[in-house]
Amino acid sequence: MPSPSRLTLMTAAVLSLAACGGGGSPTADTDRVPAGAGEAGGAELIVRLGAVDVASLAASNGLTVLDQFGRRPIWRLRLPAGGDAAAVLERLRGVSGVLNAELNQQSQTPEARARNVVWAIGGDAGSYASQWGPAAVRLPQVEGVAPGTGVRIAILDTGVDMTHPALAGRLARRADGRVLGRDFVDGDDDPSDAGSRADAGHGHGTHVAGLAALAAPDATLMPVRVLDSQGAGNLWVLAEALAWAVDPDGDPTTDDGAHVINLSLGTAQPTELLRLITASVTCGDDDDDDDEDGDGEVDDDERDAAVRCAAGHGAVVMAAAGNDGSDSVLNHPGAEGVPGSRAVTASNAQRQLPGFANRASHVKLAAPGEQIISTVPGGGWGVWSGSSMAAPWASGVAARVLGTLPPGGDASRPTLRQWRPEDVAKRLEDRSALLCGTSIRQLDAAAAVLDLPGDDTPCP
Ligand SMILES: [Ca+2]
Ligand SMILES: [Ca+2]
Ligand SMILES: [Ca+2]
Ligand SMILES: [Ca+2]
Repeated sequence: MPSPSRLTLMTAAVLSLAACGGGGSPTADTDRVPAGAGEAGGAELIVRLGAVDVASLAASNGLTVLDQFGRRPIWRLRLPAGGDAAAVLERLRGVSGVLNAELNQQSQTPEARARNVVWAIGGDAGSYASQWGPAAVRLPQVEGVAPGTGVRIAILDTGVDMTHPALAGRLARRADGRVLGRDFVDGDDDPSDAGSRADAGHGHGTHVAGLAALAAPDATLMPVRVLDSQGAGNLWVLAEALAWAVDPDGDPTTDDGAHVINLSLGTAQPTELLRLITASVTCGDDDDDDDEDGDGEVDDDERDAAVRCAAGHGAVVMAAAGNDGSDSVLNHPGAEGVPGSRAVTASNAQRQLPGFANRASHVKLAAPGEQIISTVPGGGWGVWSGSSMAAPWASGVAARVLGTLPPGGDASRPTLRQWRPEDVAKRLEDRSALLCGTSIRQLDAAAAVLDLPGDDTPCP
């Protein structure tokens, strides 16, 4: 068995994860097999292939082909029940033409961790608006300035309660009026947050969505469900959802995707698939050969990504840094260093890092993440802590920066798509304020939106 891997919600509660799926007989319909925990058969693997045929590779290794990643040479395969994933991965990595082989990391129900603050029902619309977070990131100073008009923020999470009074009017819509969202767990167009109660799995996405909505009052939200009501998900669906979010209609020339993607989740182990797709959605492949994965071939999806990126349809990715209280734990893809993405850790009302906040060297940016009030399913309010609550402030402020003209921008053209994702991310990092007792900097909406130095008031 490989070492346990994790796909986690970046809240106070952290998922414990199983590397292998359960037993049972495989389903016959290989085109529509959903990726995820609880699936029949053994562990799932993800391979990226060069000059080798997936069918013969699968046959010679006793694997079932489940799915292809769009039109990329990336495949999801399943071991037989009881198969030894580590041994098969090692063997596959030795096969000529197998460019990468990794586990489709699986997740399970989160368990609260003792060190962290747990979640509580409470609050109301007034305390949501007046809580400490907005003042801490200087949102009142830019009230009415660049409120995020026309910006779409995708929330990849447990879904969103789309009937919540604070969110119902804030959803991105398709031309026919339907919500622009997607449920990658159930494979449908209804990404409702299935929870009616609030715990580590239920209501997480609704809480996160409420914070992005608060930080960018004119931006609209794209709810994308990648974790089930138990908070379980896997890399494959997350990668599929990322790719969908920047081009929902599958036409790279139309501008229908997210400008900002919020990832209040992550994995403890690096994965090639997440790194590749994060670089693709942020349009990070700028060496002009359109070959995103560097295998020397330009596949159809890479060609589409080049068209999309040439049109400026990339997204900034704001990802939670994690809650291990660690200066060494990495959470991916936030830790990958993809230029158009950032890892965001939690700060507290004392302008410090709370004990649970991760602070590895790649983490440069913090935002309010302790005792944060936001929306929960059923029209209510709840208080939660974690870097999951920090990331959406950064997503919201990124949306607001996108409403301003970039340096050297052309005032005669629409502003939104003149920004490159990496320049938005850099703006948030450069125009920020020092936290106390650390070199990590706090998100600063006024500095970022107005392009001014951060509020470096001395620490008490
Ligand atoms: Ca659904
Ligand atoms: Ca499109
Ligand atoms: Ca390239
Ligand atoms: Ca390629």
